[in-house]
Amino acid sequence: MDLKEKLQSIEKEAEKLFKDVDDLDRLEELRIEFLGKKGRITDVLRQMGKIPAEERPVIGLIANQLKAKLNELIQLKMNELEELIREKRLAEEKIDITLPGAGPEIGHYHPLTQIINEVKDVFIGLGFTIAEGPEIETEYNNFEALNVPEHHPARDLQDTFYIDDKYLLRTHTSPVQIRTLARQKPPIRVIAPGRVYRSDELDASHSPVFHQVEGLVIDKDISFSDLKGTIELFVKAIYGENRSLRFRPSYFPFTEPSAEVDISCIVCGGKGCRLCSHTGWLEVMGSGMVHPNVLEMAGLDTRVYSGFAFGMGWDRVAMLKYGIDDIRLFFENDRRFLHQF
Ligand code: 2NL
Repeated sequence: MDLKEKLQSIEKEAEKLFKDVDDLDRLEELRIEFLGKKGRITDVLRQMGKIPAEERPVIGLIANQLKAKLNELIQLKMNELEELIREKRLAEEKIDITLPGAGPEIGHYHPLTQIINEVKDVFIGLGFTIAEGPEIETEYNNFEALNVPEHHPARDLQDTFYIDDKYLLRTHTSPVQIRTLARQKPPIRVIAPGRVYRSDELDASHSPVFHQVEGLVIDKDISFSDLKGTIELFVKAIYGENRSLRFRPSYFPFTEPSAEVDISCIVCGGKGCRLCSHTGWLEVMGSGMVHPNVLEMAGLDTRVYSGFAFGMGWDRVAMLKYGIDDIRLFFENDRRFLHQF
């Protein structure tokens, strides 16, 4: 085979091999094989010494044309492969802009806060203001001023967290209203929401720290029908227009007469179930006409002024409204729980 034939056979073989290349590494391998310093074309050119001088330019020309051709082939193949790689990458990275976005996660109020905001709104609508006070209270504001006798069980060390013989952690938010009474002349219409403490064992329905909302109305000519009307409006706003309620005689040291308020069971509607212990009723708050001793201790003339008060467990309101059966969930701040509200 003379050099011309050798170059022709290299050309044929190269065309065939380059056609089948499907990755850049293989392409570079072939480039080195054919065009490299020790490649097959250079190999042919090295043999030029053996041929007659007049044939050398012809072979040189053919060899250079072949080099140019292969270079061009490589360039084309390279473009083709790079385009393929780009297309593949684009297909992989394709973004479906019609997919709904993930959206930033926006926080929300704790379920207890949501409930108290609803409760506040109802009373604000009735002309009440919101009062707050310290969680560390005097025994006077927490018990004495509320007509709770010295040896009443509520005052017991077993039920109340005492700080010393004068200060304690408030066991209800009534002392906030006692402070309001001391500062403000009637007419008074306040609600006092807040955290309260009792020395209870923690279980599904008791927590040593929980929440209460109390309300107090003092004015001339306040009667038990004002109490009933206000509570009925509140109960229907919070538990639903179709809920029935009843007032049941009861006893608190700070009210006389006193009444507990029941609503028709939110689970069975009154037929009787486990939640309402088969009575059809759920106790939701306590209430009554403010005891004359409480008014007198606040310096009010009981011939002129009267009033009513009420109190409820605000955690319990949230539990009933959301169907939560364990008070501890409110204080554990497990996000799996909180996310549901
Ligand atoms: C209940 C019962 C009640 C009051 C709280 C009150 C406050 C003042 C004067 C008179 Cl300043 N009374 N508060 C009255 C009746 C009932 O709460 O079961 N709470 C969870």
